[in-house]
Amino acid sequence: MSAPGTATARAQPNIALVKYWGKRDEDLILPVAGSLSMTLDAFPTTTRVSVDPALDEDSFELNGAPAPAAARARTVRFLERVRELAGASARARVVSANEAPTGAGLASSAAGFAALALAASRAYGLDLDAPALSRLARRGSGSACRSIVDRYALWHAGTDDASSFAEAVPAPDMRLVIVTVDGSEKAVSSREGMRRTAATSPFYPAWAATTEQTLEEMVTACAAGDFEAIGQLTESHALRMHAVINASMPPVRYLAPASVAVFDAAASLRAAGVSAWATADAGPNVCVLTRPDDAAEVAAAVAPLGAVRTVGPGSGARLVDSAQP
Ligand code: 2P0
Repeated sequence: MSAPGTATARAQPNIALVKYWGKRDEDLILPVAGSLSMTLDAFPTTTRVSVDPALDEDSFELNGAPAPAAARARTVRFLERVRELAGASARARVVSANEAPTGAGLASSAAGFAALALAASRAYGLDLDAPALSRLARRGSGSACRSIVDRYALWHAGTDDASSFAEAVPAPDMRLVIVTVDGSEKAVSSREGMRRTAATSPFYPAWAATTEQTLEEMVTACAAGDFEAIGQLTESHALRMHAVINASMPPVRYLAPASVAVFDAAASLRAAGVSAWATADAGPNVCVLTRPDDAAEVAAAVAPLGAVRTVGPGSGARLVDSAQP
């Protein structure tokens, strides 16, 4: 059992099949359109929050060392929101560890804020239901609202704080073969990249106008278990996101030649009758979506292109015994 004022939570990253790119409200983190993702069964972040009235300020330890200033500031802002909700003022000690390679495009901020939302809300005595927890996580990082949810999450864009949250949707069992072609930190953060796209890309209005339609088609395809449609929508939507990003000024390009090679490998696999569709986030690494039965063949085919890890759908944020690391 946790001591009073202490809670530990664990959450995993998610990979979007219909992507989130761009905000209609920067402060509330309301997206310009909804999105749909798979919560992964890998790369957990575990976070312990201990409320301590003796502290003068919040502390944040990440992977065994004091967190960098920017990460600490973002965490403190998030804790301020939790204190507001709880009517509390005591500061907290946050200790977090993650197994995701930071900056490699595995959206570790999603796992981080999902785990923090659950641990901090409990440590401050709040017992939020799943939609409320998803809304809280969203305030830390948009994509974090989806990592609250088990397996497949639909983030309703919403029009205000109350209506913008993620919930579970039915979808068939799938695998993502993650191909890490470059493990280094990305040059332009998602947050900055989104701002630049929204402010300067001439294709942004079309992206915003069409993503909700793609999302509806994806929800239908997932509910029907229509793998072909899920795959086509996934790859097409990822390429549309990179197209709208690539049209920004100053230019931003996240895909590298090695990333494009993985898209080509997915196309070759499809031509050979293997289920394989590529997607990529704000970085050079590519995920190949496939049926569970084809995952081993896909992984073998892309292995020469980068470090390969096959993942499936996993749990949303949950409490764990604080005695665990
Ligand atoms: C996604 N990404 O849907 C998209 C695809 C990256 C590319 O969600 O500013 O870190 O904290 O709300 O959540 C990354 O964006 O951005 C992201 P903020 P976040 O997964």
